[in-house]
Amino acid sequence: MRSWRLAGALGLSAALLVLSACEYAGLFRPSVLGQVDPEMATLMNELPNLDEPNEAIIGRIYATGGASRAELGSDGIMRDRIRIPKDEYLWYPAVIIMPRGGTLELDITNEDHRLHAIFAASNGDRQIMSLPAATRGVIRVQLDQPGYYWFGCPVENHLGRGMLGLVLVKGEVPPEARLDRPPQPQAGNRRPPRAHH
Ligand SMILES: [Cu+2]
Repeated sequence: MRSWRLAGALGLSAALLVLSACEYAGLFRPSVLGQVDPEMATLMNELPNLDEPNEAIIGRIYATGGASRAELGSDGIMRDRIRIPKDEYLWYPAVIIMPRGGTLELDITNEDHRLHAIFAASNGDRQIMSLPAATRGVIRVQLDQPGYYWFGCPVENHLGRGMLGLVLVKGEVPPEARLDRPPQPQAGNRRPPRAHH
């Protein structure tokens, strides 16, 4: 079962590599989606909602690990789990989707027989947590603004071998964070800032 899923994921990411951003639309057919695991289906469903450069980048770089939507707890904290599978140099899932800005708690299990670590953006700062072989740890990051924030493994060349992940924070800036901020320029070629009410 597991090797079948892995083969499917690898085949899909290879396919995404050679297709342009819009050509992979054919892969969204329900018959195809039914064959991939939930993390991959989540990523494929999320891609069309993104603007074009980000869609292409995320589809290309992060496709092997799939995506997951963090769950909002009753305490207001968003939570998700990530696995580091054995011998794959991969975060699984590699894309974490937050429904809005706030605190994200990641429960990470290192199933590998080597040391890994997570190095993650947190409101302009960074959080780091070491994950020795066969251990599990919880890290919290604060991401108040919608956008894309990377995380990676800083051990040796693990980042270059594929241990790159991304937190996608959705939604508008909450009103309480807007009060004393003038309209902010948006990164890249996204729509101009809206007038505040
Ligand atoms: Cu690593």
